[in-house]
Amino acid sequence: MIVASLMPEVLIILGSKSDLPVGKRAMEIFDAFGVEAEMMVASAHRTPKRVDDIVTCSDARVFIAVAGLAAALPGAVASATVRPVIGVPVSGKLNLDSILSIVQMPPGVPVGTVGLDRGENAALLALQILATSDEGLAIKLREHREEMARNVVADSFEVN
Ligand code: RP5
Repeated sequence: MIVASLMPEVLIILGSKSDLPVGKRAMEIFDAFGVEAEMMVASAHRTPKRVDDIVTCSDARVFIAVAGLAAALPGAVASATVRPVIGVPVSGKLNLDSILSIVQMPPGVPVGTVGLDRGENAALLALQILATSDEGLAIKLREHREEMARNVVADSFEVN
């Protein structure tokens, strides 16, 4: 059974409920930018058909797939769509397991990969993709960069 809500611009698929803290880091960014996103749980190994059904039924413009261990989920999502897929490796006992599982996609089916647990970067990259056809969003992203720069300069005053 697929229970999807409205028509989110970005669909975040978690390989497990245990990946929720990483998914929340992405959702916080989408909320801050006022972009509709939705999270669902589906596993490439435990529920492969559900993954395929979710992706093929979704109108999302960008997918984010969050998974740990032998993290096949981003690749499975990418196999079902030609829309951009961003993979987020989740930390665990090894860390390299999920990173390599997501980075080392075979030729022809790319997944854009962000750093370990970097849900916020996945969201920002998704926003940058959406901003290629949304100047209002591009302006917000530039303002966000300027705010980060101001914070770095402010930090400089605090370290002495
Ligand atoms: C992966 O296995 C999930 O993405 C999660 O990161 C990891 C552990 O899953 P659980 O055992 O917590 O469900 O498939």
